[in-house]
Amino acid sequence: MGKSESLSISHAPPAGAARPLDRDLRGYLATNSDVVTRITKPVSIENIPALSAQSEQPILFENIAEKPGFRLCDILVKHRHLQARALGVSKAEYLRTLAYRLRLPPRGFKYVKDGPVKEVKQLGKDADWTRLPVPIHTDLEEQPYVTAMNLVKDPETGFYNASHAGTIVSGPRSGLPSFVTPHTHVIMNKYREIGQDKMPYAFVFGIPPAYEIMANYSGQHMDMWGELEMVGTIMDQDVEMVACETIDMSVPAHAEIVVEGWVHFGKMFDVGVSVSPSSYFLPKSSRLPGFELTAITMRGDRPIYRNHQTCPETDHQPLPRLCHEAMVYNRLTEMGLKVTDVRFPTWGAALSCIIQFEYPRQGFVNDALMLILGSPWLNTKMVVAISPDTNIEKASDVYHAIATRCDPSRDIFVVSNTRGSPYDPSAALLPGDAFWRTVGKIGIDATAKARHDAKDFIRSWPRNWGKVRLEDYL
Ligand SMILES: [Mn+2]
Repeated sequence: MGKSESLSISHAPPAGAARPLDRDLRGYLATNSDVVTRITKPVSIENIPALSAQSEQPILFENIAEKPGFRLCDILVKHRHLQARALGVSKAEYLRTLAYRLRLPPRGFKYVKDGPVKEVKQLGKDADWTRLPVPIHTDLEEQPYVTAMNLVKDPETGFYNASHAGTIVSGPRSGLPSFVTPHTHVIMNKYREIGQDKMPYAFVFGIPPAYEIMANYSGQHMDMWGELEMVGTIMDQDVEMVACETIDMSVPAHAEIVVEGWVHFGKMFDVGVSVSPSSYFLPKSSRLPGFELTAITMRGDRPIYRNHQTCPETDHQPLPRLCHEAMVYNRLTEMGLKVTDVRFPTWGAALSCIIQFEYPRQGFVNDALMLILGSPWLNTKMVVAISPDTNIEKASDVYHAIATRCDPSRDIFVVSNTRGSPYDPSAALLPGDAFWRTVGKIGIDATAKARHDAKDFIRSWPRNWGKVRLEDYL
């Protein structure tokens, strides 16, 4: 990270987008075509997971051998420069912008009568989601796995809660959604309390990546808004919503594909293999409700299916934690720190967070580490504090900082017996529970130490480092 890219402390609102964001995914991919890899050769759906996981930027498969008429895209937000494009701001302004916009009130929706997602309507028995290009993500799984944005409508407030719970496609009109998010459980219980044994549910495929960043928000909000009401806020534009065909809900009118139906919670199913963001087959089993599909609506011209390949280092690791980063940024700046970046790195197994800041005097680092180790989510088992001169995007640079700037006898602390992630194989399973675990946490101070001569921490680089490039001489 160069000096010019560091976020400055400012109490003025960040600058808005230079131009309005695209309101649909196909527009977004066209606008950002300079970073989109288009694959026009025929590709088997069997190879799409391994191929997309090799891409460092958005990838669009235009010719899927088994699924003519559909396209598939992935890897929209793996890196910071791509996340910045999702909000239409510079890489340097991205984190401060998301952090700021998350503090704004919800923009809500603009309801419209029709939209591109209604160009094709398949109702009842005419609908079959095994026709969509849904991949099987790993060797051990046996069924296709949907990773779309899920919407549920709170029957009490009317707010739309959004998440990205993965769903097994178990038949043409059936599925098994994995409800990992607590809010979906709360809302499901509200339907139960008003005497229903099912709740309306919608899967939304192919929307601009800002929707997905917001859909993965996790924090207090249910009495104020749903994630979907905030999409217009973080995109700085109106979100158009159109009524569903078979359920009492609305969905984004400019989506590529929408699947409607009901989640039945009267009957639960035991499910075996699943894949975690830590890239293990955990948890080993879970009990999931059944989904009954009632309609599919989609674009008429080669609808784009959005996949999130689950492993090894894909959108699946950073995407659900991008709002976490913005919230961590807000909490650290509240301490008076000059925060230059926060990262749940793709290579951190969704269990680790790096915080990068300048601090005015001794004592700040451990408070900052404790603040983030004690965050609401289960993704901060290991928190590493670094100084602005460490390259947060390079695992080797962060590792170098840990090796050289941390005296383990005083710059590391461990807390035992905290909430463990169900996706962490090192965490201990609770007795009689196949899902929840406990684990310890570690805070690592790898900053340049205020207790030493600052010159001790000046890194050595070759003469003209960063100014001459080998590729110019090839
Ligand atoms: Mn929520």
